[in-house]
Amino acid sequence: MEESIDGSRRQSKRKLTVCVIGSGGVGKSSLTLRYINGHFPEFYDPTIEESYITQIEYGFHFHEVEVIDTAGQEEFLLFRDSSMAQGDAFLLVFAIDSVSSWVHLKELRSKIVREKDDDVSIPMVVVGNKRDLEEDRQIPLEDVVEYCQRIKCPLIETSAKTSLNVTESFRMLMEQVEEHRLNLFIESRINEDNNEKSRNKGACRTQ
Ligand SMILES: Nc1nc2c(ncn2[C@@H]2O[C@H](COP(=O)(O)OP(=O)(O)O)[C@@H](O)[C@H]2O)c(=O)[nH]1
Ligand SMILES: [Mg+2]
Repeated sequence: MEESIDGSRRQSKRKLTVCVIGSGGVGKSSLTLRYINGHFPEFYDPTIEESYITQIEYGFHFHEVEVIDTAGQEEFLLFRDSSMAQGDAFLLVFAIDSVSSWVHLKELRSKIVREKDDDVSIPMVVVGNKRDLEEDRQIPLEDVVEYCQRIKCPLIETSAKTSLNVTESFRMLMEQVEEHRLNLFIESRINEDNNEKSRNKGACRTQ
């Protein structure tokens, strides 16, 4: 995550890449397009991976966010060659009417954590899409809640079709991003302090 200064607004602007991932057909493109331009697309080619640049104001900062709407090519690529490798933060999407998409989401999450040096704190939000199809629900909400509590990841149910919670899902992800940054900052300060202490100790010994 780079940081640059937006002189005109005298506020720092942070760069961030968000990957929208999940099985084909869960609504990744629909959610992304609903968020980016406010429309629910009638048809979106499932094989197209597209990225969009948008600006999100969160926590006193403007974030220049690249949203990558993935299209499943990741499955066939080495992680480092896939767009997931570029992701600073992830929307993990499944559809509440699809068991296979739920199973796949858990596999994807494990893969990301593994590939990102076992970093379990990497910013993620689990998104249960197609909430408008409640009568076709296949994944009990309790199962999803239990999983999300276990991996300490926030959960939100959305509908790209009705627009339910779409903006909220991105806002929740930004919250995770900020928390992650803060934790890294605190960690680096603690390390600096410890280094300083051990340097001082060393200095004392030689005197
Ligand atoms: N009912 C309903 N259908 C949706 C929703 N989101 C996407 N769809 C439909 O699900 C299909 C796959 O959507 P798409 O965004 O292309 O999925 P992707 O392959 O994950 O990018 C399309 O027919 C969409 O219209 C939703 O929230 N509710
Ligand atoms: Mg798509």
